[in-house]
Amino acid sequence: MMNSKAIDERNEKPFLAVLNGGVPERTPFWLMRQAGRYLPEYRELRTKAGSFLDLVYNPEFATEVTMQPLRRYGMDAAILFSDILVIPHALGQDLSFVQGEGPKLDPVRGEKDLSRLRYDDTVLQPVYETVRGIRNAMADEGMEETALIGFAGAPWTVATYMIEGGSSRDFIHAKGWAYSEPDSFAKLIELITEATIVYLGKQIDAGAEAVQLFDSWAGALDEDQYARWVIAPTEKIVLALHKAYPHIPVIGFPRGSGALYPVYAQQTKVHALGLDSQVPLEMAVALKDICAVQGNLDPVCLLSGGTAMEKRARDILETLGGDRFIFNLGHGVIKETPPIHVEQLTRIIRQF
Ligand code: 1CP
Repeated sequence: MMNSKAIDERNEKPFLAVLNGGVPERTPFWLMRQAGRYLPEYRELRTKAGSFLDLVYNPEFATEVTMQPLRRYGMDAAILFSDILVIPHALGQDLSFVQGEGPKLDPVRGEKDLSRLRYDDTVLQPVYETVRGIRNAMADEGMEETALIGFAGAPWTVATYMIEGGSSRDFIHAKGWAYSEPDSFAKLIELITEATIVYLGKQIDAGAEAVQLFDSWAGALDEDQYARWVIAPTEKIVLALHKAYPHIPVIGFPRGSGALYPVYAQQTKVHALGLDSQVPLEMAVALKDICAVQGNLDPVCLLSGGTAMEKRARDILETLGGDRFIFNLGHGVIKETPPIHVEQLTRIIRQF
């Protein structure tokens, strides 16, 4: 049972109101990667922390980094500062972030490597402490209308990093394994799925008010593989969370899904769909018949700023604003983005 204070909060926070089917008093917005390298105060703390993982696992620093964009721009939601790759880390895989090169993991390449993996939730205690720290900081700083989003990578996207050993362009090893030995690949997906259910549940217990599943590489799979490795595990996570936490909305972001967005929304039963920048606004309008939508300004358009950005942001707001809509980018803020462009965008959204 939810207490009445929690119910009031759901209605008072515009971001949660949209996810719960209400009509908010303003169009809520937040930006993927709103905390990060485009902000000088982030770069300063990042240097102080040492490595990226030292920043992620330091609750005091991670809380501070989460708060930075909110203080500047007053987004309607904060997103926990962490990374999708903490799940492989908690499964026992070696993980490091090499400056300028991105993540490096000791690759898992087949059934024989699966026995090395075992989920150890204690690794993630600092993340839960960060969630509590953010809720406290938001209360202390009078952000009563701001909601906190927890997140995880979706199993397919997390699996690509675990198998490729880092970022990839063509996913030869991950897709090759899925095509050639689907039964053992399913075991890896299952392992990630179960860990993710525990991980997101604990974020919710610690104070996350909604969660987002980032499936950044969903667009790499054909229709059959998509059904098996994107839709099915996501549906399982949504169902498990919905059972344990019926009042917590789940946002799915299956980037690059194209024509498969509607079937993803229908089958996974996510409460909202994150849309990449290529999704036509008319298609986004149609998707609102299934669930709320979130998106989809091109991050490069934000980087460029000026009248082109103003025009596109207004087009998005005019076509999608009103109900069942959360303004966001189609992918994360690019590190070269001038902070003043984010300020310009904030003004456009608030004036709408
Ligand atoms: O040195 C640094 O500061 C590292 C840059 C960085 C940052 C700021 C990484 C490394 N991760 C993050 C934080 C992060 N990652 C957040 C924080 C919350 C926020 O949005 O403000 C989130 C939600 C993520 C999620 C994430 N990590 C995704 C999914 C979203 C997306 O961008 O597609 C992915 C794919 C990752 C993996 C990752 N983490 C970092 C890098 C360089 C990468 C590889 C990206 C790639 O393969 O292209």
